[in-house]
Amino acid sequence: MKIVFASGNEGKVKEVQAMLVGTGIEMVSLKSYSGVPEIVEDGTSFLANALKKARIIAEFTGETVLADDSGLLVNILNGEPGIYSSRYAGLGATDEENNAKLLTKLKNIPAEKRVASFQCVLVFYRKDGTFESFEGNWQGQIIDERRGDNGFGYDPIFWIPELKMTAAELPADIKNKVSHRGQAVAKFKSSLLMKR
Ligand code: ITT
Repeated sequence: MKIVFASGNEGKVKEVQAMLVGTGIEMVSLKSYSGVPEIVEDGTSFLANALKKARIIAEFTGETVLADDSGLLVNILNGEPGIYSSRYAGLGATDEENNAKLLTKLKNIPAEKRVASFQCVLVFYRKDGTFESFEGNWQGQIIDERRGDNGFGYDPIFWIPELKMTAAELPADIKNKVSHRGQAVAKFKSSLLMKR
């Protein structure tokens, strides 16, 4: 089965590509297309934004599509940056600028109050316009220093207490097993298997 992955985020593309190895799914990245429409993520939830990305890319490519909307929610900041995670420090902000803004906001907040979670909503959108969604949630806390070079986004400051590492210190295959995205993709894969 051919599926277009509706994301311009190379970090996500790499992870999802690795997670789909061995499934028989041919994942095509948006890079293979020119003139991809710009998508304004103006939904008020991860699901609304994932669905919007999936629908626009399905209409543009005429293919079955998978879309991911995800982000980091910090409890003491009432869920910020949430759906605004990729543009927390402004439109076009780099990962480092977003991390720096978050660490400034959390200055003087003690470790035990820096509880956070990554969330992912994955939408599988068929050519006939029907869709299914799958969710994943990964708990951790935000630390003050950047640790590790793997992953992307907020990974260097997202500490997983049980593993005693940040998400950026985890080898990619381990992150893909336990992360919010890993959980959502695993649910998607099981639902496909059940229908085969
Ligand atoms: P697309 O919409 O093109 O997929 P995007 O990066 O704009 O790319 P989102 O709107 O879903 O995607 O924003 C997701 C942001 O949440 C991402 O840019 C990171 O800042 C953060 N994020 C999501 N998953 C993450 C992960 O596994 N590790 C670190 N940060 C993550």
